[in-house]
Amino acid sequence: MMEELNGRFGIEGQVVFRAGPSGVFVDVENDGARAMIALQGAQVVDWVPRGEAPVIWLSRDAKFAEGKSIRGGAPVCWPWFGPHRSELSFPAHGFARTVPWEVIETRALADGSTRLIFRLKGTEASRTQWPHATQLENHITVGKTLEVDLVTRNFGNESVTIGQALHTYFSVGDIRKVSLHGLDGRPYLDKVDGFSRKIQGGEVTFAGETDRIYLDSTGDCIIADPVLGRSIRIAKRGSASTVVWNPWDEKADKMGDMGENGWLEMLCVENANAADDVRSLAPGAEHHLWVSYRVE
Ligand code: TA6
Repeated sequence: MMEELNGRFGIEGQVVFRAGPSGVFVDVENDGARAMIALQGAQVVDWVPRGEAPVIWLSRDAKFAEGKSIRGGAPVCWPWFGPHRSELSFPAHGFARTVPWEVIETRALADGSTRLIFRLKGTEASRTQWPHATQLENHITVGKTLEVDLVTRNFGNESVTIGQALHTYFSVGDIRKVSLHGLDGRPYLDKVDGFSRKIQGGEVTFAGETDRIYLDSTGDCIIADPVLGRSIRIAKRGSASTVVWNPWDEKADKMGDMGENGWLEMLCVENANAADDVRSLAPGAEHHLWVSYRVE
């Protein structure tokens, strides 16, 4: 399988497919950055711009197993965000991150970055949970900037409603010293306080479990990290909701795969179509949830 994948999609010195603990992994390297992508879930699990410390956080205790979500990286939540609205037996955050995907294309771009396109294949179970003629692709561009473009197409003859998020875990030096800019004045649903609706005043700082869905949020966010001495700019299109999450110590301990004090070194800023920002796709329509990450 690796031989066939490398024969068809490998790029000398830039893209290599290899067997990993939960299936196929792709190692990407170019002048701008290196990255690692798990084919299961088309999930970026590592991204290191040239000359920078790793930007994407991966738990030291991440479990790599077929059909299981990986704690860290940039998980694709689709075709719903959070618990399914009616079927509690369905997987939280949808099935996209735990089912097989296939490689559609790899390309070395003129600017030195590398583009990889993956398409969700799914399973019998996922097709039962989601009996709609939709297609999901993940277009990942690795360079000094990381771009991820989740493309949903509706090939059916009825409208479908999509909830989704790029549930990205960012590496930070110490969450207690981080501030998140770009959400000032935005309303948010505070999951830690019964989903009560509040308004953000100034930048977001962290002193305990934080789990919020910011609404009407379309601008860039910036993670300011004084410990690592850097800022991470998060830009997006096709999303008006932003999820901000850190489990803090107690919840992290209960989760079992966050690693010793892992919660101190991560922050999820998730560009989403969640809550009242879910998207309805008419027959033949296409929706892009696009993000870019860059260290400043
Ligand atoms: O995006 C925040 C959140 O919905 C949290 O409530 C927490 O459940 C987190 O996602 C992790 O979910 P997971 O299913 O990956 O354990």
